[in-house]
Amino acid sequence: MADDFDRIQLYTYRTANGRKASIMLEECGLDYDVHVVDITKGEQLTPAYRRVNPNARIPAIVDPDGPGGKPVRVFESGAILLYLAEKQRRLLGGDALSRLEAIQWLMFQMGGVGPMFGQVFHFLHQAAEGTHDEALQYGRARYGEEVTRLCKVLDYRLREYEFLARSYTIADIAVFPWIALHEWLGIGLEEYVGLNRWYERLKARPAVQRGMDVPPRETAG
Ligand SMILES: N[C@@H](CCC(=O)N[C@@H](CS)C(=O)NCC(=O)O)C(=O)O
Repeated sequence: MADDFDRIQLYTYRTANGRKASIMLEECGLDYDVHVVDITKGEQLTPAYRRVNPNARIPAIVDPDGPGGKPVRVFESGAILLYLAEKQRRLLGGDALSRLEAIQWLMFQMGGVGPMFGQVFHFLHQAAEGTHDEALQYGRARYGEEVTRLCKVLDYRLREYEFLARSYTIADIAVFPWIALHEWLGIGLEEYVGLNRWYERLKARPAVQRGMDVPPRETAG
């Protein structure tokens, strides 16, 4: 792992959770180095990487200029978003109510959208070879229903509001990479008018486009 650096080090892979961190770094205009952690080869499990993220998952960052000017490591994508938003004073809502809303929707993503969408992805694309058909169907139905419910919640909100909180915040950044997987997850986005409109709005942002391509396709995935 890098230990002599003057800008943020991002440990990531081309996945939804990884892209939350890279979109945020791009939105903040921060300089950062990318370290590809190939989770398909188990690189997240090495002792060196566990010193960056004891949970052995991506993403993680190391900021040489953390609290008190000292280096700090941050793992869990939601914590990375909050850390950078507070450090840069950006994308966390303009007042106490907006901030509360941004945090609420961020928690909704971390506790609901991420885990449930992840399970549907697993049962559709990653189940171990030889998994019994009944088990596959059960997993797909159980988590698929919850994904539909969560999409309805997002859609209900986004039919009324432009963004999840009162303005564009880390909550939108957290949800976007999961919605970007809609075709892989069998979600018909056109059914959700508000969510679809929001998705197109975010997709048009240059920083979102740059962040979605980290690490670049030629280096991973
Ligand atoms: N709650 C964690 C989840 C991180 C996570 O599950 N990352 C996946 C990629 S999206 C990973 O590293 N998987 C490797 C593994 O399961 O060993 C976060 O939001 O950072």
